[in-house]
Formats: sequence, C-alpha cells, structure tokens
Amino acid sequence: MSWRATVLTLFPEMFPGPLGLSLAGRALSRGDWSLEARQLRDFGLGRHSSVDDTPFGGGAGMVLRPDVVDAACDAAMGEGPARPLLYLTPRGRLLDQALVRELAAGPGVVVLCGRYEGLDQRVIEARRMREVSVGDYVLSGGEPAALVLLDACVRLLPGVMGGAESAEEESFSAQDSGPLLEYPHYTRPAEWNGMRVPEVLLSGHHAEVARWRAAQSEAATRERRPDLWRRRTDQASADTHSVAWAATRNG
Ligand code: 6GU
Repeated sequence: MSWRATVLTLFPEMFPGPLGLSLAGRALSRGDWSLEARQLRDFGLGRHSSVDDTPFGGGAGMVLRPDVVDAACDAAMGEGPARPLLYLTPRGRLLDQALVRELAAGPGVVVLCGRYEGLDQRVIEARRMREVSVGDYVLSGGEPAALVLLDACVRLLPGVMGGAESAEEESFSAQDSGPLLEYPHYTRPAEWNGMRVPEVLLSGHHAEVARWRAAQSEAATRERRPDLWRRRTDQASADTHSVAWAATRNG
C-alpha cells in the first residue's frame, strides 16, 4: 500500500501541477505515491452547489460551510488506513521538517485547502483537523501550501530520492543538536569573473573540507537564522546538564 494523498479543493486543476514533474512526478508515475484532487463543490448544496456563506457576526468575505466540508471529508477518508486530516491555513502551526518526517512515515494525508475568509470552526474541531501553515505570509488559498507540504513529504518516501544520503545531508535534516543551514557549494570553473573557489575545496584534504563546511554551516546559521542557532545552543546546554545529572546519579 503506497503513500496516499487526497486534496480537497475548489481548484483541483492545480494538481498535480508541479508535483507531476521531476522527482515527485517520476515517483507518482512509478506508484511510490498517489494523488487524488477532489472538487469541494461536488459536495455543495442547492441549485448552485454552494460551499460558503456569510460570516455570523458580520464582516468581510465568505466562510466555508461545516456541513459541506464534513461531507467532503467523509468521501475523502474512504477505505484504507486512517490518515491525518490537515487543514491548511495561516492560523496553523508552522510546517517544519519534524512534521514532514512524521507525515511521510504514515499512510498518507488528507489535505483541505482553505479559500475565502476561512472555514467554520466547528468542523475543524469535530473532525480534529490539524491546522498547518507554510509560513508567516498570506496566500490567496491553501493550494500552493498543499503543493509545498506534499513535495516535502514525497521526497522522503522510500526509493524516491536516488542517494539515501542526499535527503538527510541537507539543511534541516535530523541532527542531535538541531538543524543547521547548509554550507555553500562550488563547481567549475575554479575561477569565474575573477572569483576563486575557496582553496580548501581544491586541496583534496577530506577532513579539512569537512571542517570548513561545518564552520560555514555554523556561521550561516548564526547570522541568518539566530532562532535555529539559539535552539541549538539551548539543546547543547540541556545535554551538558543531563550528562552532569547522570554523572551525579551514577556517582
Ligand atoms: Cl496554509 N494558506 C494560506 N491561505 N496562506 C498561508 C498558508 C496557508 N500558509 C501560509 N500562508
């Protein structure tokens, strides 16, 4: 049974989109994963297949109806093992590599893409949806966020990435002390527009190359992502304390 993605959306034509090409697309063709985009409007009500209505309490925009979304969720769950139901919204928890790893390790996902002002809160709670955001900016709908989430999951599926190491060696891969940004890369020519590749990379000294890259990763993380760097130093100090604590106990 391969990893299964069902997307509930008012714009099923956006899928597979970029996920039909390159790495994810080849994996889709091989059957390493499957993707089904379902039209929310098929579950709409009345002569106009309405999916939304005006917000109680007033205000701008429209809100997706809970009964319509609930019916779509019933249809999406279908057969097979239960999959987590994700609602993509800027109100959600930020998507990170830990959540991606968790989702990729499971049977798949059902992803509801938001549009308009939002979704009736009651169906979020009744369906125990996990609300997920892809970043602190506002998209016009959840579809691009769904493409981001699915791409991140699919590349971790067994057999999807060529070298087993390449998926793990990059920024944000599993590391005891927290993620680091990647070091910079260089290729031929060794001199371009008067700029030389760092000499150590031409030296053939593998240990020195590894040391230089580690230092570059740390410097980039410290400068560009102080939030990640702090998490790392906090983790290191927690490790030191637990080692000290264990030493006291083992006396
Ligand atoms: Cl999941 N949806 C929308 N509309 N905007 C977003 C988002 C999601 N994540 C970040 N911005």
